[in-house]
Amino acid sequence: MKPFILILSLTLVAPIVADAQLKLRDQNLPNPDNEPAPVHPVPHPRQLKWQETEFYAFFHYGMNTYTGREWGYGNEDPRLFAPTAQPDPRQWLEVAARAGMRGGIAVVKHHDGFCLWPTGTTEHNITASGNEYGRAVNIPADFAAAAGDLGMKYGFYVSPWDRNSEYYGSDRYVRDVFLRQCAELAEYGDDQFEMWFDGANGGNGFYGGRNDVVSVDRNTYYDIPNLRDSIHRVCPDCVMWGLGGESRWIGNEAGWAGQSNWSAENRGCAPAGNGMYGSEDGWIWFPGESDAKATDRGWFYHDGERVLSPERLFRMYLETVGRNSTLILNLPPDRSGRLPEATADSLAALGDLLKSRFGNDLALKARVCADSERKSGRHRNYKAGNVTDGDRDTYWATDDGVETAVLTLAWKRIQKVRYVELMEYIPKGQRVKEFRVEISVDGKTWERVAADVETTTIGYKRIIPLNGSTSESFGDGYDVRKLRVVIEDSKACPLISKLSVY
Ligand code: FUL
Repeated sequence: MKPFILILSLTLVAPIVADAQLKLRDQNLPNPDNEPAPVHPVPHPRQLKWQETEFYAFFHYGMNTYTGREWGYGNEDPRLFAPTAQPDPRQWLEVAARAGMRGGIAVVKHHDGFCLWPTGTTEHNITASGNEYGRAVNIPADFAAAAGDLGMKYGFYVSPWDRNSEYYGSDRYVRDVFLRQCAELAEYGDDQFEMWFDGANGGNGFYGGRNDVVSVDRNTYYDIPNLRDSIHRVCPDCVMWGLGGESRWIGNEAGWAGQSNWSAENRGCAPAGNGMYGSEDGWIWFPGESDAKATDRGWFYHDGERVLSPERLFRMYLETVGRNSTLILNLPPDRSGRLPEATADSLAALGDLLKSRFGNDLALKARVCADSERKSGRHRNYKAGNVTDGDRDTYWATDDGVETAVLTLAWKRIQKVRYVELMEYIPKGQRVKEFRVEISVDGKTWERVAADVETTTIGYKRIIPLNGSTSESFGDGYDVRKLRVVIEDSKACPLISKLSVY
């Protein structure tokens, strides 16, 4: 009996012991480069690439452009879609590029269900539209081609909610309409960077003549895990926004993110109220995207609308991209299928502001040093100078356990400065919890600036206006001979990949 018990217990215990040894070995893997351990959660490589897009455009164009509505009911006659000229997605993207944006998302189906491409999933599409211009439209094809020519990133907004489809609310809608539409769109380019899945859904609509109220559970109805896997097989870098769970709604449509903004969250889909700030203890990487309008009416074009001033748009940029969020700024094409002149002008002026204010990085002329530097590894060093070497893959770090540290820039001559920009090396997680910025004119005495700004999180990118104001940020500026960033608290040793001063 005894040997049997021994054999039995060995068989049971052996895998557990082996597993424990494996874990132990993992922890003690050789680390010749002395790399800091990651702080979880960390971004997926596709989320990293997505984050680098930073600032991109939204183009709401479709049936609503011709009916003057924001949410079509779904019973619109397709012939109402009748552009007064050939829609020109290339012009849309050119305006965006001029503003300093790196890409764009085109709405190709809104809640009214009218599709801006010749889809096999519904007759409610441009092939039934009111004129030759309309019938010649294929927004996904033209948009993707233009983005390719201009070297910009691109993606599509396809509304899960469909107030036209007779099948909406049933499994058949998901299987034969929605998922197929996404699959068709994926075929327009395997290098898409984002697909946008709005959370609005369930409610009254035409629904093929049922004129009904349909409610669905948006977290389960659309078969998102299946969709996500399928899209990623075709478009490996495509982040699924909102319902897809790879990038979160910032929680308002006014163009601002929280000053403290973590890229982590505790939920798998668009959170209800915490979008602006994320969660310091979040267990999934779920970075924020701010969707905002560059015009003063709706998402779609409306007669009499006005475009916001370049200064207002610049402020939005500071309060989103400058606060660890991306900014997707909506520019509505008008009934000719082009962006109005006024939009193009204001966006060009925004591009000029961004270039003139962030075009000359004074940190590049400074001497950089830190009070603490992580011991170098065989192929990698963690010196302070890495923050100004223009390489996102190098960073300044401290030794493990050192969570407060000072990074200093010093110039030979006095400089006039207004903004400090910081970037964490986020592939190893978001870490910094608190910091402050100080300046010195004589090189000896220090004065804290931007004291009323919550200098808490950094994340992918943080821009601090030194006068503390995002509305009057381009003030007189400060004279400085030295400037320092004092990291006061961090989840683990801080990793800073960029420090710029403007
Ligand atoms: C919202 C939609 O309902 C709006 O119509 C618009 O598309 C906006 C970007 O998202 O939730």
